Amino acid sequence: MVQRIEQAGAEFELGYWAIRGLGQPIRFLLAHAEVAFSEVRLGVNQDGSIVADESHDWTTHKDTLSVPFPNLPCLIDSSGPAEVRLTQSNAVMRYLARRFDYCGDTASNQICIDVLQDEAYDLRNSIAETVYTLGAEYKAVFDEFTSTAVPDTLTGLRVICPNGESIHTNGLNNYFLIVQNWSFVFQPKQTSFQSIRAFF
Ligand SMILES: N[C@@H](CCC(=O)N[C@@H](CS)C(=O)NCC(=O)O)C(=O)O
Repeated sequence: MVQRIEQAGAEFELGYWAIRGLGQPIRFLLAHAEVAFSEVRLGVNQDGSIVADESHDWTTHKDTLSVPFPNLPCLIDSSGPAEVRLTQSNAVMRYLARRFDYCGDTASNQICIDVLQDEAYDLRNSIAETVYTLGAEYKAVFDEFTSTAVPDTLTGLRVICPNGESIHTNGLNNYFLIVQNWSFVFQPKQTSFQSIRAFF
């Protein structure tokens, strides 16, 4: 079973697990662009209860996707004359960014946003690796994260946005959408990586 969340008139459909993960920036972008979209959420039943075997959800759903590289998230856009189906979360974000004018209005802004998007993805992966490491190995992975990934990211951000300004396009940008997904990590009140693990 999967959970289907239908929106009236939706021409976009997002397939993903019933978690934030790599799907949330796509949800943010569609929501900000005020685009109706339906969702297929795997790993939960229609009533939201967790399925006993989520891998069965995926193996069954995977066969219906008709994409060269089946994966999650997967976006289906039925708004044009030819249906578009694509996977790879950053490819989905860029596709939607081009479509809804979030990809930067000058060549240098476009480069900047592309770089920041991939940096955000890498940092997100570092966070995920850290919070999903349990037991005795956790401290070493956490120390590595705080001594390399965090300062490297902050250094890069200071170079790219020296005065703390952001790069706006259509009132928002890809980077902001993605950063929204993990910015809470840097909030002073957020002290427990256990709670971050739950968030993902
Ligand atoms: N690079 C891919 C990674 C996708 C990925 O790892 N998706 C996970 C969920 S976050 C998944 O469960 N994929 C299905 C699979 O691994 O078979 C992307 O950015 O979309």
